Amino acid sequence: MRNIILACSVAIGCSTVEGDELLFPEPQPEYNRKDWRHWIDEDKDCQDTRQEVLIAESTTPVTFTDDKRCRVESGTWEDAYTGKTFTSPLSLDVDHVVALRDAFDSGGANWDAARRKLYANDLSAPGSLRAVQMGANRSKGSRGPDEWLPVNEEFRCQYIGEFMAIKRRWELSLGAGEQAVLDYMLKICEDGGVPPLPQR
Ligand SMILES: [Ca+2]
Repeated sequence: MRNIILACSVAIGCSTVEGDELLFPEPQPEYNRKDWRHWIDEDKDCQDTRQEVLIAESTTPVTFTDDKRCRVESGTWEDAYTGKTFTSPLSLDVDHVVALRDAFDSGGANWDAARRKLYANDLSAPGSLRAVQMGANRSKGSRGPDEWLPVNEEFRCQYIGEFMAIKRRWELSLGAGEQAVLDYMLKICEDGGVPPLPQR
């Protein structure tokens, strides 16, 4: 389909600037968090994806709110983003390391509902989902490492590597500017340094 530029005015309506075929642009899909269904209980053991991550990442055996063992009540979580230790899941978010909106913007806009659900509940690779301090997750929002890095310096290089691995695994793109910043950061990591916090 040719790209046709529409020229519109109140007086004469719309006409094509080039050619005689009047086409309207394809509507672009908009991001809606509800399109990325989570948390699901894929294996139907009553523990949804959030609970599965909490159980997997606790460094001590978790306790549950009741005998059904569906919801975690306590455990020990070393939050990689802040370096702090937490014992209550009420302090924690389970973060999509490559945010749902980022995934949408970098290829996921073309995914169907099943693939979005799979992505939003991805337990197949460590590092896709991570239990972190709620405040750290919310300060991050949908930003990538070119705009946000964890305050915990010891985790920064691993974080960048894991972020890029998720992008590769799901065939999500990096913007040209983003790629350049991440390459620069990874060079610092290879040289044994710590990438500084992005100034944005
Ligand atoms: Ca489950």
